[in-house]
Amino acid sequence: MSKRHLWIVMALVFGTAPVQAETIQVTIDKLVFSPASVEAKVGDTIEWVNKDAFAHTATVKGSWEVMIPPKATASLTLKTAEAVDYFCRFHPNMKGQLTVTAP
Ligand SMILES: [Cu+2]
Repeated sequence: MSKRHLWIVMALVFGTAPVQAETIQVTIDKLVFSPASVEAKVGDTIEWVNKDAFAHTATVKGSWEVMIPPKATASLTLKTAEAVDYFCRFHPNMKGQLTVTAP
């Protein structure tokens, strides 16, 4: 088998391997993200479940922001391997950490 054909076979094998994307829930209750610290992989989705009667955000300065309406959920699919600290724009004491690694 030529080297070129070997690469094609490998691409087929790895290309069809199932990707185990997960949804990770972070609950917001009484102005606290729980768990505060989450480890995830690229492709996973973070789902924030807001149990409070007012809106929150998950905000990364200079990057993304997710608005989480009262008594509702909001989600974000992670696309970048990075470790970030996030906070709520309305309640800056609310803090969380997200460590995203390559799949
Ligand atoms: Cu908030």
